[in-house]
Amino acid sequence: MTGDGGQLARDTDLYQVLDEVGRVLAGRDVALPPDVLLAMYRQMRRLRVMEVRMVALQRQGRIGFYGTCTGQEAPPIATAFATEARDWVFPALRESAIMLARGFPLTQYLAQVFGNSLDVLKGRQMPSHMSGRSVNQVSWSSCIGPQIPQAVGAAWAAKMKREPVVTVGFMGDGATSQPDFHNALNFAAVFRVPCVLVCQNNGWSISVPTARQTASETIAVKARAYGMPGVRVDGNDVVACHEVIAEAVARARRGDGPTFVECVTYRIGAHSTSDDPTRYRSEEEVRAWAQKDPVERLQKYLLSVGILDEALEATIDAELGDEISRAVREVEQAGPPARETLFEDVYASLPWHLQEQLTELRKHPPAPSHS
Ligand SMILES: Cc1ncc(C[n+]2csc(CCOP(=O)(O)OP(=O)(O)O)c2C)c(N)n1
Repeated sequence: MTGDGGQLARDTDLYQVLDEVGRVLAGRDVALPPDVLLAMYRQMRRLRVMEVRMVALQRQGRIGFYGTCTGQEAPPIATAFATEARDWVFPALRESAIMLARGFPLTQYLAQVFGNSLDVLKGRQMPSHMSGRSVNQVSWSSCIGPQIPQAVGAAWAAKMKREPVVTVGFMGDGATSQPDFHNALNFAAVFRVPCVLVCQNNGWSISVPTARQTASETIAVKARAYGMPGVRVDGNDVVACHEVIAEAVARARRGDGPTFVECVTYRIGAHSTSDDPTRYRSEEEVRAWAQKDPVERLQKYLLSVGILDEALEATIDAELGDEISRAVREVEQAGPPARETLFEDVYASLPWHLQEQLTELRKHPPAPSHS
């Protein structure tokens, strides 16, 4: 982190580079080159456009479930740009799209929401639990917290194998109340594993506010107790998030051990399409956070320095709209996974009783929807 003159208490203050209207704060510096900033902006917009479309599809009954990360786009996109292809990502609820920004094809990504024949997971996972071996992203389980020790364990393995690989493990503020949080941070620090642990503190764990989650001054400050650095960063400032996460990744890769990062942000949308947030939080609160929108903040900065203009903005919008429409059309046309896939991926060679069932299945023609 630059320009704090050593004055910033990294785990209790809030590290920012851009203010809420996209101006560079005094003593701060935007070190990223214009093409990278523009690429990050494009990925954030892409996520926003895609998720509006996904919620609409869910409301139309075309998909079953979706959990958005609206308002929280900065930490995942910053992570995608701060990591290398060989690094591994262990997301929680709102970071699935890191894999998209790391090059996973959009069509296959959306196929995981539909769970159809284009889905590399063969329709076996819940929507919004995307993963991709090709981009080193592990699926999270719906239980809150287990991916934190998994990220630490994978980092430990990399260290034992002397591979210069870093893992990034995510959690929400709610996950910090889980035993897995303690186990993971303790182990990570004791064994100095090459791991970055990122908490997206979005104020709520469904209907439970962060104040009911912890009495600590901040979440980042918890890292002190485990013996690792903690950094508290504005999670709606993608430039600051990138700087902090990239520094933590570099530190891990150097062999200097783990870092804990708290990204202070807000979930603008519902917890998921099964949630009604008006039952537990006020409109004023949502409106106040909407003023700090991470996508608009970067947009304002890019416009102010001439990296973006209205014409380019219109082109990006049109391209993203087209890309997502095309992908949704393609995915919706795909049929369900082949019935035979039910027998795959558990046994190296199929045991006799399953072989018998497979043979029996093949005697019966698939239902019309399976053709
Ligand atoms: C062990 C466990 N307890 C409870 C739940 C129910 N649950 C699903 S999501 C969620 C909230 C998670 O909050 P947080 O970790 O802050 O992430 P956020 O949803 O805010 O991104 C809860 C309690 C669960 N899935 N697993």
